[in-house]
Amino acid sequence: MFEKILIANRGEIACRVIRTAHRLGIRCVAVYSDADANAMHVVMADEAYHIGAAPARESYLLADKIIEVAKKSGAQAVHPGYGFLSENADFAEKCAQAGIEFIGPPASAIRAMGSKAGAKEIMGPAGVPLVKSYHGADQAVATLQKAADEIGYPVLIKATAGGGGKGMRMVFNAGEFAENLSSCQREAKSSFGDERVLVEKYLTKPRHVEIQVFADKLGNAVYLFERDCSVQRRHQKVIEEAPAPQMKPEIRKAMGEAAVRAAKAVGYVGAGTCEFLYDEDGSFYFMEMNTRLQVEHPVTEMITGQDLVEWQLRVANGEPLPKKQDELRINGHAFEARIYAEDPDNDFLPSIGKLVHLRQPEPNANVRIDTGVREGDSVSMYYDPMIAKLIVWDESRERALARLRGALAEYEIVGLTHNIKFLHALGSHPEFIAGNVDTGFIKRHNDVLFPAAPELTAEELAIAALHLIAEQLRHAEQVAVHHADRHSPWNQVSGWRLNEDNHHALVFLESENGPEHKVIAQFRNDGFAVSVNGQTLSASVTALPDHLLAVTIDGKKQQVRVVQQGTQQQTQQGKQLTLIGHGWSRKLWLKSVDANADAAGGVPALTAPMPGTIIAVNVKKGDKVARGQALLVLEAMKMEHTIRAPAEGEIADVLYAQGDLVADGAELVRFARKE
Ligand code: MV4
Repeated sequence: MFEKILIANRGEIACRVIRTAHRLGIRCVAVYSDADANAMHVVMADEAYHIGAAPARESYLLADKIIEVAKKSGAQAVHPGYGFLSENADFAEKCAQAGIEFIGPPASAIRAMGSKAGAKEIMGPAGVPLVKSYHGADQAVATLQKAADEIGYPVLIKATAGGGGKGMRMVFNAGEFAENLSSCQREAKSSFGDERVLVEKYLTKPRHVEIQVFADKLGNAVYLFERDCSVQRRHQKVIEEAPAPQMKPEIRKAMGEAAVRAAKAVGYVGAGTCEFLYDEDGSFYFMEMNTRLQVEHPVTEMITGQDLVEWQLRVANGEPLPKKQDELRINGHAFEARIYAEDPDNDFLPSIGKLVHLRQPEPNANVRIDTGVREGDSVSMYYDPMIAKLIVWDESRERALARLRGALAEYEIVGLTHNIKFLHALGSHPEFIAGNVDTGFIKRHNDVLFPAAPELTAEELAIAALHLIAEQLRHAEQVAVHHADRHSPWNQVSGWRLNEDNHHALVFLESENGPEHKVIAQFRNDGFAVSVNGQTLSASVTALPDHLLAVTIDGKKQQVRVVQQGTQQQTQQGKQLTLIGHGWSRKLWLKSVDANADAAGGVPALTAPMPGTIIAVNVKKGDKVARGQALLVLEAMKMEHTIRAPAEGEIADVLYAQGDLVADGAELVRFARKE
């Protein structure tokens, strides 16, 4: 076996390859860009080399530089992971020329599968089923139109050089063919520099079912069953599973054997995947072959009990396949959900930023997490914004899906927008639960999968308010404990705490500029009375370590984590809070905190809610003020408190100036309500 390999990749797949290599006693060399100097894959590797700037073109795609590092470090083989150089035939060739084993298929097999038309030319004669199509060299409009008419509508025009759904046009009748053809050719030319197209029968409701194949250098090839990856959005896989729901054993066998014929037809070596379209009537058609280890390979590992990276290493080392076909079995069911830093409500726009808070389910025999990031790491604009792959296994599809929902409910991510809620909605959809998946699933169930965000509930607002009050109490207590003179007015923490006339009014926003919600919390002997949205809730709160709060609201007890973005030095205003309960989370913004607000509607005393410093005085005696107008700002416990006019009225007196220290409870402004 190799003693040392280089992993020409980053993120979760680099970490995943290193894990198996280490288990087999192989040392690992990592490469990294400027953006990844402290990345998890660098830390996990035995040695790591900087290869360039953050953009992939200037680092992870630099074939020569990576081969130079492999030679310098004494790596005997290179694992390319997926993406980057993994399906680059020139890179595979350069590795061979440098005497370094490329852990993947020969360059010739990568090239053969690079062209859709070329692949069909090989697969047809090899007995691999193809959808009715025209993929000839004659690209005359009349020839293509005639082919489409013969195939029968609807047809799909595809760019020969295309992939991943780019350069495709659906045509529903002969009259629409010519215009769609020219538009497809234009796109093919500009996207791939090759205007050739092929024409296929269009399947209207297919499933994406792919077969994992493996071949060794001795001429053996096997299939490790199928994965269903039908649930996609804009040709990006979202949830994958193995085996495919409702797959009949005889179709599985026929598809698997066709995939093995496909692999043998191109002299394949290593891990590969044959993609099929699987029609409602049970027929299936070869689409393309991916000549790499795929992102979703873990679901195959979970149901077969095999480590596909170990297989790759053994095959690259010249060993025979670890198992024969009749030694491979499907055991149970597995799902993979791709956890992404992206915004499902905003066209899945990537969300870059720091993972301020990251808690993941505890891995066990049923739950596996493949990730390349930790709390505190950043998701940058340079690479795929995947945070983790959550993989679950159980004996039945139903149980595995329940595990998936349960594990998703345990995820806690703060700092960037993520797709956990969307994944949970997918995994909870009755049609998904029933296994009725196809490539149109997400579009068809759009309304349920992308619900409008509900208004903040009274309970959520109360929790946010309790968090802020608990935080203030904690600071106040710390100050008191550390102060020598226990009788100083600075330390009278309990005075404002126990005085029922004292209350806090907080204004929260649903989004940065969204609707406002006012919450008034009044101190009671046994907790708080919280008025919100016209209701009054009775609440109590205990702050626990690790951002947790034990809250009881109207008798319902629960633990909620509240993660606050921004440092304590920041003023309260504009603070972003993320509440995380079990299986739910909610983000909201704090707009303002008014101590001693007027809950009862009378004229309150405008007093200092706690000892502090006057940092701004905005009014003078005799000023007419509007309700809500900021009169004075007090800084206390490292937070700012704005004292506002409780009603329209006049300033009768201002009792302190900017810079003055004030004691807890000191009257600050005398106010006269307008009659
Ligand atoms: C098709 C098809 C229906 N009929 N070909 C999209 C990407 C490329 N790999 C193949 N694709 C399709 N080819 C025929 N003849 C429907 C799709 C397709 C699709 C395939 C797999 C997964 C998701 C998809 C979403 C839309 C369309």
